[in-house]
Amino acid sequence: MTTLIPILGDQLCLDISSLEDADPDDSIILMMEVAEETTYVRHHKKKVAFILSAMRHHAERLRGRGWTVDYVTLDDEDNQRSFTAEVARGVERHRPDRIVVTEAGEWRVAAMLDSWADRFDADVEIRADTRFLCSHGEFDDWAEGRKQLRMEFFYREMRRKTGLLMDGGKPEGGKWNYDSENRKPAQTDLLTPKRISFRPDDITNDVLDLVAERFADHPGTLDGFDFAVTHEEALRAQRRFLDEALARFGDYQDAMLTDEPVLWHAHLSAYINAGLLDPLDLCRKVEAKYRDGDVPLNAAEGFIRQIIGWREYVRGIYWREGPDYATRNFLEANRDLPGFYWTGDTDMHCLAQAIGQTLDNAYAHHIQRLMVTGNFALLIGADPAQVHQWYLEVYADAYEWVELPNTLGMSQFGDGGLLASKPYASSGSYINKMSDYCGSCRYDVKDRTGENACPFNALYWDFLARNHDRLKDNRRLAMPYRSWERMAKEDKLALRAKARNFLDDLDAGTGAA
Ligand code: FAD
Ligand code: DLZ
Ligand code: SF4
Repeated sequence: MTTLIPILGDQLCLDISSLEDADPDDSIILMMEVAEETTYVRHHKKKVAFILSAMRHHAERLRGRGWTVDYVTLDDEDNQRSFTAEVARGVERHRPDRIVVTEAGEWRVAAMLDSWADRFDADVEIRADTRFLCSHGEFDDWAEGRKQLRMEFFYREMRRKTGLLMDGGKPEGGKWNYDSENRKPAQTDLLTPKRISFRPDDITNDVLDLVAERFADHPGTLDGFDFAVTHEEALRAQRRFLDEALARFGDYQDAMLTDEPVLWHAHLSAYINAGLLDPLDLCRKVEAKYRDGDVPLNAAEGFIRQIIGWREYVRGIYWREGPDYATRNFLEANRDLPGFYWTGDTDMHCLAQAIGQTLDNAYAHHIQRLMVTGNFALLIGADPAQVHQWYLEVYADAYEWVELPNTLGMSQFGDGGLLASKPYASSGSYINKMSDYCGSCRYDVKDRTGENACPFNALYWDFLARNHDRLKDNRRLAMPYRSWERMAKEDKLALRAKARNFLDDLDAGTGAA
């Protein structure tokens, strides 16, 4: 009895569910580099290089453990370019009785896997992805019958389920959430933790050549590629985070500093999502750091919440809402995303920093994604489908299950408040409070309507005014709407005219933006 086990590019761990009860003597693992996956969007060059190199290293690791791995490279002359066509070739080569595969991470690929049972003369078993704490069924049970879905309540369930930071039946320290102690702006004179770099080996260098040749028209640069591409390297990156950055993760979670792309963030999402790191194991290590007295509770709790709270919650929403979630557009926004999202060429310093770092590193931290690039796209009324595609392309950690709810739901309010309780819209003052960007910007963050006024200011009020009918009943927007109503008529008109001019310039591709 032969079993064929396809392992996809984001399933790179030894304990993936498809291998659970498999026997190396009668199993063949199939790994496929295929054009459909590398080009369904124009992924950042570093993202493609990371995934292909990590796949090739994982194949070596599996072989080292006694598995037979049939690995199809992108430049294989016979490569049929898609998962299904390559599995068909694999079936021809190995004549398996069974195909066992772990479920895919997005609707597009899930539909492919679902078609295999009819297509192939073999039993097909699709297994749940046990790297996640919360199964689809459990999430649906939790969500069923609730008027509103809120991450905070879901997160408490996950704390109880895992026992992480629990003190008997109660949360450690008496509170579930210590965010009120977080969100401090960072100072430029603070010593930020050093990033960790990994030198490309021969396997990675081959991949870098392949990507440079085939994906020259994809965004971003390959220069300075220093990603971890093996499980061992990812563990070293994890150790660096635990020892050097975690202690201040909570305090500076929302801070932004010029030319500091990582700050106290983990910089681990690409590794977690591809399977190189185990999210629950990471959380247990974070808890141990707290219990050993090495890091404060606000840091440990804040970090664990991102993983067992937000990460699991957005996945639950993605699968619960179905494939048409990607088409929602509650605010009926339809402006094209400005061209500078692909170049970073803008006078707005905050955007130039966030986009420039994204194109350089295939990474930006959460608050840059949410309050700079996301906020700007929201304020200008960018088409959420285009915004979604941009985020899916440019980040090394982007797979639809996690990127789409964060972008369309959290950042663009495209689902009308299903995921987030209010739109993350803000004027320049938020960016000024949390960063040092405004000090070296050609715009004046304190000015709203003058020639050099920060564009975020007029855009913010214009956003509220434009969407009044859709958003007026949102209780979390009651304050800003009250301020808008109290504003003098001429101020309102001036703000809206300023925004109109800016948007006209943006559409025409002229102006200082
Ligand atoms: P840290 O800030 O150090 O956080 C630690 C870990 O928590 C992350 O590695 C990640 O695994 C998890 N995490 C934190 N916030 C979230 C969140 N909101 N959703 C899911 N997991 C979270 N994350 C992705 O993994 N892939 C994406 O494609 C992605 N797209 C995003 C798009 C937008 C518009 C926004 C606002 C957020 C997006 N995020 C995405 C969430 C978050 O920004 C990244 O997980 C984080 O920036 C990764 O960097 P880090 O490892 O340094 O994370
Ligand atoms: C993102 C990606 C890329 C760029 N290339 C491949 C590939 O060639 N082969 C592969 O197995 N996976 C790749 N991936 C990741 C897949 O797109 C991912 O596994 C699916 O989105 C399913 O979640
Ligand atoms: Fe961004 Fe406005 Fe600050 Fe310039 S002044 S960095 S545009 S928020």
